[in-house]
Amino acid sequence: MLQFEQTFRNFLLRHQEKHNRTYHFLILMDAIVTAAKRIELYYRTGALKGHLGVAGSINVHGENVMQMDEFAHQIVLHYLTQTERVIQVVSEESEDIIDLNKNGGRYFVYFDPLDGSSNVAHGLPVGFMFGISKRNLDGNIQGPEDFHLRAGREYIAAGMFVIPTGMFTMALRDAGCWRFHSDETATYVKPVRMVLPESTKKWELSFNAGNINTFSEKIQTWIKEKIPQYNFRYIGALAGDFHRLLANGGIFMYPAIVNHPNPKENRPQGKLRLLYEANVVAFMCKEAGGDAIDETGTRILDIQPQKHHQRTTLYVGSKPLIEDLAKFLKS
Ligand code: AHM
Ligand code: MG
Repeated sequence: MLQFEQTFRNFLLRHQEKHNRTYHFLILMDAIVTAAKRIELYYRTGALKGHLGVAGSINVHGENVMQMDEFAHQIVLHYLTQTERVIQVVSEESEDIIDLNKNGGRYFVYFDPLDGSSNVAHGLPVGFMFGISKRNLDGNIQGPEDFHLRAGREYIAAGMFVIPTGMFTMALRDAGCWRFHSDETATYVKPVRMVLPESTKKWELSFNAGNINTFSEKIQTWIKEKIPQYNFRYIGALAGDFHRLLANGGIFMYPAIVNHPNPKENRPQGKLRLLYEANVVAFMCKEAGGDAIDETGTRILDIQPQKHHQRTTLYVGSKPLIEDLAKFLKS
């Protein structure tokens, strides 16, 4: 007997039907998955074809743009445009918000098409991360509340592809966090519900250890107390690190850099971007039973963004560890 796994598309179709939703979201997700596959294809052959180098320009964040960043951005934009269902997008690779279908669209999409730039030159894991919020369609009236700067708790979905591993994880609001694998036909299949383990056995700490002396004294104290209790793992690409964390539990952190020997290198707001990095993992983590806060103890999903490329400090992972940290920050 041949064995077949449930496809991602079928999983989503059942989800939409169960909740009496439209098929627009299927069309949007189909575009996102198609874009991810195409990025993956370019990335896999990137070393051979010479696509893994720098593009020669500097982005809005003052960082070197890689050729792959540009390809990935163009690919995602192309497929999202084709759906005609997207109002606007915020991409890490574009300084400005991009209008796609201001009048007819339903969704706002926030994405980092290729996150984890330091891994690109080596062909090691990177992430395509996305968050989605929806135009307020109550009573079919489209009003001034249709604004792209939405807090993460208003997202309807968020997810990430770990490229080029063929793994895709996505959370749907109030419907859990799910992982899919790419099969031999490059179809995402076999939904597995991700729930952070309660057992602390495999819990991990994940942060750039080389930065530890640049963190605030308080954060250093908390981290140093935890180090002997858990394993330490760091891939250097949020999608990869968070992928492990979802299965094993623990905490991923990107604290504020406030004690850098060169004060110009300080990042008091943290490094990661709220709309398309922190919110994406915070949203998935919440649906997997975890939590996420910033360094003031505010829930990441409750932060009301002021700017589309806003940065934030990030602590995301198992609830007990986040609660412990929040208590410590208050003390
Ligand atoms: P990027 O958007 O420039 O790739 O930066 C985001 C990445 C995350 O994927 C990763 O968690 C973090 O930056 C790693 O930063 P660092 O190299 O400072 O440890
Ligand atoms: Mg990024």
